[in-house]
Amino acid sequence: MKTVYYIILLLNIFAMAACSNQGEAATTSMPSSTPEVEATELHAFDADSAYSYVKAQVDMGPRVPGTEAHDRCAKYLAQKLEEFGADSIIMQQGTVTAFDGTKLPITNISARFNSAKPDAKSIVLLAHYDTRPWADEDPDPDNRNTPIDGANDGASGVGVLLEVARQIGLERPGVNVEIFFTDAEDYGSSDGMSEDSWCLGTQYYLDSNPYSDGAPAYGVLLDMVGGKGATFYREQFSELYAKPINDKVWAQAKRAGLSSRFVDRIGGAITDDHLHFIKSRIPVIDIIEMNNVATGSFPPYWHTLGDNMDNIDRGTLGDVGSVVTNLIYSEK
Ligand code: AHN
Ligand code: ZN
Repeated sequence: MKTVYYIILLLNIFAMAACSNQGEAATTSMPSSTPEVEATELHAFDADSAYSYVKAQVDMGPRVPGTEAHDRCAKYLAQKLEEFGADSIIMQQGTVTAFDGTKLPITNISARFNSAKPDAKSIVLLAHYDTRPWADEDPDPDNRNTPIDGANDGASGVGVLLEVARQIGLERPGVNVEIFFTDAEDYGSSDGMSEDSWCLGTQYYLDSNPYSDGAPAYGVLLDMVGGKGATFYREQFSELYAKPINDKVWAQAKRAGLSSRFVDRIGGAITDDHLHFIKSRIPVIDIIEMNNVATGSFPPYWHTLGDNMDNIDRGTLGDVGSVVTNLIYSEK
């Protein structure tokens, strides 16, 4: 925890220095940068449904790459995407080498939902479905080799996106949507020096040239989006490299009356799946809880055995889901 926090501070300084004219943004809202949003009706998003998809994953046990529960979860996710009417589903299998030398069998899951509109642009929505093999931040040292439930860190983003997929199945938006469930995000080293040891599934995917038929216009990553009392700030790499997408998302939140959940200020900076898309020149933002009031960073139960269903809130899932759903349906 201390090392990660240290890196975050360093990145904060880097990001703030790199955009010194945005120093104000940390303390004021930004009405001038907020795009106009049409006063149309909000699209439905069922928080109870999202919650049930989070619980279904957690009920399978920790989804650590190479375990039976992980593979069962991958099959469950593909089956749900098929049920919701995906036009294509790719289960990309491969092997990656973790920082400790372990060879991990991985399965990335990519589902495409084509728009009814010809020549529509594409948007990628992603979340990791693997869970961390160790509760290495647990207050009890005896727990630090035990795998976590990953209710928030893993299942929450996937649960929200499954409900988004169900909505898309009921009514196609004006854009093509790729739902990407990435693997082996959370097998990283916490030494604070090995940023590339995280997000192994996404790195493998992007190395495989998945967008030879055209890259998505932009994307949204969901990571830890189910915590009780969670608030979401503009993550710094997202703001630096994909600001127009942050602007759209926070404008949708404002339109939906969710400005206390989506605080229109700059938050922390984090190496996460979105940064690998950014390096591949696809602007992707990260909606992530990392300005928790108790820690100033991730929620207190992050990478502990406390990351279980007790800390998951339907209201948080519903607010994030509503913003992402309305973003998609606002695209013409
Ligand atoms: C770092 O800790 C540098 N990146 C991983 C971000 C993360 C871990 N998100 C969820 N778990
Ligand atoms: Zn994690």
